[in-house]
Amino acid sequence: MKLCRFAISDNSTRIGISIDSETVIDLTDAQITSLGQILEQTDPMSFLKQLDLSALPKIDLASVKLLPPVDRQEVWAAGVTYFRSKTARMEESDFSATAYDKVYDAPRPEIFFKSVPEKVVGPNTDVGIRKDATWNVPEPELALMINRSGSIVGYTIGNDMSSRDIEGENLLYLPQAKVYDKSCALGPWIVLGVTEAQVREWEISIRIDRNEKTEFSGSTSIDQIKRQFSDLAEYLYRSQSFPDGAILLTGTGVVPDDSFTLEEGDQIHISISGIGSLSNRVCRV
Ligand code: DO4
Ligand code: MG
Repeated sequence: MKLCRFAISDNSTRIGISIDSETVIDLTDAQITSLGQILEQTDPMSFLKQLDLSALPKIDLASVKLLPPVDRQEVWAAGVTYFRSKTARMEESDFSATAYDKVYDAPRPEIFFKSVPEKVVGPNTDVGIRKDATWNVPEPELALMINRSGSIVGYTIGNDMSSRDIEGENLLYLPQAKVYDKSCALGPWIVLGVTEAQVREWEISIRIDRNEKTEFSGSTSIDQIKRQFSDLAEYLYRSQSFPDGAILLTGTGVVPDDSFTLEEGDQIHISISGIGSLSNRVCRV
């Protein structure tokens, strides 16, 4: 089952369930107005199944604006979880190579803060590249939806936009390479009721178009993520509580060649086979 947040013409924010590629069921009349009301249920799938969905309004998907699937959850990100991410970052910086090499094999994963909920951008809006950066890339990532008890209850698509020149200059600049306006995109759907084993069979792919021509494309298997999802969630929740739950990006496994940098106007399309596609245009911020 797929959940979304969306707005209709009066700009009110609603929660919906996708039943097919053309329609969304509006859950407002079932008094559901936040994702948290579903994600914090002991069993979100059973909770949704006991609603009388046939009595709820169905809306044409083409007439709604899909919003980022986040209400009050902080967004965090894991790094260097794929071998490809480790090698790309070791090439990017002699200064930091040892740190990336070590963290890939260490029991404790790299986890960093990515975004407050209100700064996350949704599908079909702009993502940003910093005006003081010269080497910018998108990072296509699986995102875990985690409830307040630390259980993974769903999955969505994330883009951990990154400035590689800033990150490569000095590891201590990582927060500036990762956290700035429009640097985090999420959406469009949260998929519920799937296991980690099922998710590991999914593919993640990215296509970047410039002037209507594909400038870069690549893909990998989610199964290439080195760490168990539950292990990543457990580290995030160690000595830290999230009363509204959290979203954790799981790292990138698709990195363009070093000659590639994003330009204003590029269109980024990230797809995960079990979820759908997240598309954004690039702007300078
Ligand atoms: O330490 C650098 C960031 C790593 C990252 O964001 C990733 O591997 O996806
Ligand atoms: Mg990343």
